[in-house]
Amino acid sequence: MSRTALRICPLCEATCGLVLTVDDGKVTGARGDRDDVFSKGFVCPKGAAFPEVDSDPDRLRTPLVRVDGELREATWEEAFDAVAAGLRGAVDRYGPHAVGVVLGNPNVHTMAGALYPPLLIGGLGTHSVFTASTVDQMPKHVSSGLLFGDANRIPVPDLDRTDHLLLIGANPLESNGSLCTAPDFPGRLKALKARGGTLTVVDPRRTRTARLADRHLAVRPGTDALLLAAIARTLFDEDLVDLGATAPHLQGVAELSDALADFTPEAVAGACDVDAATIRVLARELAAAPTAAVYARIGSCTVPHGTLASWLVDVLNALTGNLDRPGGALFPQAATDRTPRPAGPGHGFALGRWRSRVSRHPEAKGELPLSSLAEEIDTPTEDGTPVRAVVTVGANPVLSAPDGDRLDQALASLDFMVSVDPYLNETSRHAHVVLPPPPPAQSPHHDFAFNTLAVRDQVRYTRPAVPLEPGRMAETEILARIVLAATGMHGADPSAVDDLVIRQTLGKAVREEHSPVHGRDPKELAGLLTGDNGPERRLDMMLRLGPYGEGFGADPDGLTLEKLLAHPHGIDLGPLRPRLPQPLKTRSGKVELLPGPIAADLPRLRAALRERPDGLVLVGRRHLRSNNSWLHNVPALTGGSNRCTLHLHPDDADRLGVRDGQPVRVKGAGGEVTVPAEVTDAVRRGVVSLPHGWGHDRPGTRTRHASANPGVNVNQLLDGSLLDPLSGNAVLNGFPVEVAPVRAEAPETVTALT
Ligand SMILES: Nc1nc2c(c(=O)[nH]1)N[C@H]1C(S)=C(S)[C@@H](COP(=O)(O)OP(=O)(O)OC[C@H]3O[C@@H](n4cnc5c(=O)[nH]c(N)nc54)[C@H](O)[C@@H]3O)O[C@H]1N2
Ligand SMILES: Nc1nc2c(c(=O)[nH]1)N[C@H]1C(S)=C(S)[C@@H](COP(=O)(O)OP(=O)(O)OC[C@H]3O[C@@H](n4cnc5c(=O)[nH]c(N)nc54)[C@H](O)[C@@H]3O)O[C@H]1N2
Ligand code: SF4
Ligand SMILES: [Mo]
Repeated sequence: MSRTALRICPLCEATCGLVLTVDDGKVTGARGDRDDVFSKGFVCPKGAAFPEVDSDPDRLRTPLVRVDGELREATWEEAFDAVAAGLRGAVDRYGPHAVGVVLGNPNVHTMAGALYPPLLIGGLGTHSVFTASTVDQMPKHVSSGLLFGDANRIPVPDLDRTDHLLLIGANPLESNGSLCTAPDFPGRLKALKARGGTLTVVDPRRTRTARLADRHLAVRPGTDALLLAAIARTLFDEDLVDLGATAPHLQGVAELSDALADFTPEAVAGACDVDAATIRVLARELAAAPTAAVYARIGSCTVPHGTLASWLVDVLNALTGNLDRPGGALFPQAATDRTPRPAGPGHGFALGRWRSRVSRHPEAKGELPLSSLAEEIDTPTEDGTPVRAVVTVGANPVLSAPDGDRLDQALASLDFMVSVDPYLNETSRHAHVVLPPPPPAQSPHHDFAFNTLAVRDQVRYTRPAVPLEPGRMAETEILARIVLAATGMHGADPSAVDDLVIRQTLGKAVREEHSPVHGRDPKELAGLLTGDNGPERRLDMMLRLGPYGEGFGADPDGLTLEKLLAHPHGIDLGPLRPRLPQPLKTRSGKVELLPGPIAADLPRLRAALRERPDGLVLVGRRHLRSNNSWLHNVPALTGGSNRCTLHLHPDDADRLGVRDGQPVRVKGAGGEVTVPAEVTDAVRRGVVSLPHGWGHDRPGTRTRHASANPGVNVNQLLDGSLLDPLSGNAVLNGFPVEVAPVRAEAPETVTALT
């Protein structure tokens, strides 16, 4: 029997609504949901391949437990017994920091990943927390923390209303957007142009996004902070600063002007390889546009000055009056955000409350750099214990983080490792226990993270499209059971974890004067919650307490889970609205434009004014039909132009004697790889490009299609020592490499001669 079911797509940040076709319990088709309040029918090739992603025969069906060195199929009970013994054993012997928690990107694409990891980390009391954020957007969290007092308040460009978009180090035509959730990002860029707006793209590659732009600047990698500082400097020098309505909420404008004195367009032009006149034009265009937004992503974050570049993006939005104004960059208000508190001073944002054991990296947002995971395992020190046990959830750092070979060996040396992952891959192959979550069609979905980053306020929830197959366990239950196993409560009912959160959250809410439930009885409130299970009850609670909530009776028209379920295509909550000063949590209660840690990092940027790398540097790239390290196993999404090749400019190819298609050896500080060259003028001179997430040639994995066409691991070229010091974010773009053609082997030459 054929039927349809709705499912929000989890395959990228755009969160499109899909209509799945289900035949006899199996998903056989996927198309865009035209009635979805946000995505309105848009779907990309990845979303269309949802059935193949969902039914990949290499997905694990049962838990695996290591016995006599070998992973064997086991029952859930055996698996969790082993997890409890492994994690408690490590905590009891070495203390909580000896247990590392490693969270990968898919956690922001599952409900389980939003609801349980904080409890695991809190319950363990470990400082050894490593996530994909420190190979991605940690600089943006740090700059938001410092500017606004809240690391999770990230201004989002108002794509649908802006007149001018300055887009830096992002390629939404391939990535579908990031820290800016916008189904059909490409269509929204075309609409911007159609309504007479302008698009400027800053990227060392002429990407598909750059080809859409009115102006493309092929900047030298790693120098965006200099470029942005010079744009800000020009606004001050040419009297173009206009703070607009946010003026009363800003602090430190004069100090900012002084701090940026040295970064004139002439001073940065050489380092950025962008001429001074063009930089002035960029500043004037930004100031002259009726509304404008500066937006920057991966290329601006995964570089040595990532935090400064992220900070300068919002500084430019503020100086041009575009922060918190329609058409500029605004703070979304998600339905599951906390109850808004009255505006006023907050606790501020602290960095470096503790440090990593080996290299003494400061924590940021409670995390240590993913780049330092290997050394935290393999390097003893006099004070403190190395990490001896690891929990990975949806993480493949052997491919995603610098120096996979070292991490590979470090993971192999652990006393205990458990991986929650649907695949046996480069990382999970080291686990003592692998716990496979069900495929996405069998999981519920709500975007806790991406709704706080969306270009329109809206809320959607989809229940599992098909029931759990026999023998499967929901990922929410898997993670709840890990929390229990790690905290000495192994064997308790997993709903106890949700009940505890509900008790604590409601207990706190009734004490808050600004809460709609102030003074009420938390037990009575808990009794009102609806939902089929713990996670649904928690969603109901968050919706009711949230900014649009019914407040447990305070506003009968407000949101509840029940109301959301009655709107299967979602509820539109309107365009982004100005919100300042309410979201600010700085100690001053203002936007602090020149925070101390930023000011202290500026001398390092000043030193970069003189840098002119003479050799080649490498940058990454993404492909529309790929996703980090884990979609290379789906035949429908591989092949064609989705290949692991080294892009290099024809002039560089000539100089090095490299021909198109020929294998080249690429060498970096952490190692070398051999990969086919693809000669193209889409990269600027002096820059080569290699995608990440490849290198599926390690033994002991079970991803057959990916292993047949493995590609190489670009992150092997890095040794993990290059970081943005404020955020601990890895430098993954603009690092030096050497490239040489692979010459015919000597014996062949000999043969040819004789
Ligand atoms: N050189 C270079 N390196 C990079 C980047 C770059 O641009 N250049 N980008 C970085 C960025 S931005 C990121 S976010 C990271 C991403 O890197 P990771 O954090 O490693 O994330 P993924 O590779 O997306 O997936 C990790 C694992 O999640 C598993 N998985 C898939 N679905 C689920 C699920 O529903 N539940 C669970 N539990 N697991 C699931 C997959 O099988 C895979 O093993 O890579 C980073 N690495
Ligand atoms: N198809 C697909 N979609 C994805 C993913 C995927 O792997 N595949 N991954 C998802 C994830 S985890 C994330 S975080 C997002 C990322 O989303 P985006 O940030 O849009 O990702 P990229 O396509 O890597 O774009 C980064 C661009 O920065 C450029 N760049 C490199 N160095 C510099 C520099 O120093 N300065 C400037 N100005 N530009 C530079 C690169 O050439 C590249 O075009 O994409 C998400 N969506
Ligand atoms: S754009 Fe992203 S969310 Fe939308 S269908 Fe494609 S992969 Fe899914
Ligand atoms: Mo990412």
